[in-house]
Amino acid sequence: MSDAKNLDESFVRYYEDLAKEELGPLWTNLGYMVTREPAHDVAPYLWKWEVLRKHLLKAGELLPVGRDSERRVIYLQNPSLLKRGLVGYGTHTLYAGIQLLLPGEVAPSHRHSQTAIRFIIEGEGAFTSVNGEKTYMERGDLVLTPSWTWHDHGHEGTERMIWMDGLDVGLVRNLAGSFFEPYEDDVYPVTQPDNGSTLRYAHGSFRPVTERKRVTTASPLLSYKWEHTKDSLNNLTNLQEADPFDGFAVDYINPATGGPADARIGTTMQQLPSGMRTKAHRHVHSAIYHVVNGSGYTVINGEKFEWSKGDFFVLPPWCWHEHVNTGSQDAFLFSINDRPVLENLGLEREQAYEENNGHQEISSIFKPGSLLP
Ligand code: 1HN
Repeated sequence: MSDAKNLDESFVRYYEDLAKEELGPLWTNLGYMVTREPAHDVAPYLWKWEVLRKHLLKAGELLPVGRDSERRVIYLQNPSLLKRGLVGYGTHTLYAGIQLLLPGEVAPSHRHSQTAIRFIIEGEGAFTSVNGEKTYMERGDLVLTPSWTWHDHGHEGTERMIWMDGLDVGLVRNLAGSFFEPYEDDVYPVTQPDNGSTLRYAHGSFRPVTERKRVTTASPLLSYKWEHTKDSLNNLTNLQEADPFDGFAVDYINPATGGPADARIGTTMQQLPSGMRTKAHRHVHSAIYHVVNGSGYTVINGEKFEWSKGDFFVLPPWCWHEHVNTGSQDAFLFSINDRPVLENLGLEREQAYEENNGHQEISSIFKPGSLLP
């Protein structure tokens, strides 16, 4: 036997001995633990609105909302993460679902350590009550439910309401930080004026002096009205050049800090004028997009994801992506992301796609369901 063989055999035996003691040699596995670039199991995916809506309306016929069901929600399950047993994951950090509330219904009060955002898709007349303050919801509004606040939803209107929920489910689970508590009654007592936070803070310029000593880091503004978002974006299109990667885009902010509206879930609205084609870039943060209006496609690592109004799609971490508006109207894309967390931890990076004038070659076209076995 050669010396090399002897060496191999003694190493093999040594590795087995280590494994028996639940130990490992870093020199063989360093590359697994510390990758040159972000490693993850998140694949891009897209859900069509007709499909989502059809199934949500069916749940409206089948399932009453109350303490047994808590919420009538269909969530987006990324198939690449379900393979890892990760239920309810859109990305490794973010969850998104669509919720249906019918006139007269009450989704009972509870609180959890996950932070939540709602983006209103259809209807009016329903409210979210957060720690005793009702905020009425209308299409295009962003409504916050900060971590560990009591919240219930009620519906005083006449038409069904559908909204998107976004939560940091994967993030909180990985950090083992999940707590949940139902409230003792269905509804938390109302103690504040309706829409109080929007009325006080919607312009973001003033704060009542009585709130100078406010200690919470959560945004004092709970609802960002579509009217304001749209005006702000429309002004941008008249005032400045588009961002090469995002078009005309705004982050929703906490007016008390200037930071993200929610400390853990970033929220962005972008407007892509008809015909706009952005340049490709990639960043560490992942995102889940919802198409508010318009039609077009996003190329993610060479795969074309065609979208139209209502669709949702997942942008995994560190993937080249660029957006194209192929429709005749301006497109509006709302998205949630984990950028605030990455930035706080010093982990965010961004890189522009340099080749081919910033545009990827399209090598395939995504079809929903094509990742299923
Ligand atoms: C939740 O509490 C709501 O309050 C919606 O409407 C979706 C998804 C996971 C965990 C809690 C809500 C949720 C959720």
